[in-house]
Amino acid sequence: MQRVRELGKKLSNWGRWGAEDERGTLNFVTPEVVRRAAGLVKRGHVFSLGLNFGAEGPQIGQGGRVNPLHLMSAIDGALPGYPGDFRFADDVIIMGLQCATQWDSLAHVHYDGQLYNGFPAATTTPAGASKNGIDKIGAGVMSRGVLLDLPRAQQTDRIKAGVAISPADLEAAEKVQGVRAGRGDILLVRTGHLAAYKADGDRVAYMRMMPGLGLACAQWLHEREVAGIATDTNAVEVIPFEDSKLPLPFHMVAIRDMGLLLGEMFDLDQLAEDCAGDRTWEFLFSAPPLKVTGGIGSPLNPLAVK
Ligand code: UVW
Repeated sequence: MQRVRELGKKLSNWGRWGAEDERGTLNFVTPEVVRRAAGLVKRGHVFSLGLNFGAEGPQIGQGGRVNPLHLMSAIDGALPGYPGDFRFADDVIIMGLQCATQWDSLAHVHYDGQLYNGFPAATTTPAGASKNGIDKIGAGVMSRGVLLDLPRAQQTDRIKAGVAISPADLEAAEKVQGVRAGRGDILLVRTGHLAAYKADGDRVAYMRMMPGLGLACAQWLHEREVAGIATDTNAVEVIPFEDSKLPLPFHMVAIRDMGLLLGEMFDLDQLAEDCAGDRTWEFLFSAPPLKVTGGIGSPLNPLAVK
């Protein structure tokens, strides 16, 4: 715990963008960053990086998280007050906001009674998060996206579950691909873990153990001043945790101390194929959250445009 506290203090962004800031590292995304990112659109090809939200999702009931329950509230319904052949359908979805492709809000984790920027953890109540909720980044997430395809860089199929990704791994992939993540970027890290799940359908294997960032990557991301990081796994960070007595250390430092946006279960496979084809690992990236009032996270369909 002391290690997390010390690292958190060293990498803290509290107060950097003012005492009332609830957007964290998204402040690195300036209008100039967005303008330059828009200039990366050359071919007009759009890639969806989101999983479907449906009963076929990856959840196994762990921590109360279940796959979406999609119900039809009207099928072939009559339009009220209008007789005739025009009909309609409507539906309802009941789902955890963390059940598939998602952003974690800055209210997602905390320690020592404080959230990002020093807000009391007690600001999250049964009514939701009154501080650092996902609605606070409602203006959207749009920036330059940079993809690092670690298995391709390491000439392997996948990074094995339980392997902690190091800053050296990230830099080696940058070197192979000829790209560098920097200020205001959304960094997407492909591990191949989702591709393995799509091939074998083993939800338990996908959800219980995964490759992911080691705690040492927090400092690297801080130095690079990236606005967000997302991976194709359920936790961004490595599971089992590097220290079995210290769960979610990367989440704690990244979200609570740095105010870093974390994205989970991004489907990066098709985009990675395309990037390998045209050797272009940067693109316009957009993934606006749903403005769920006081939401702890948001389901997403992130887009990359090349
Ligand atoms: C937790 O499990 C708390 O976090 P995440 O879903 O972000 O990995």
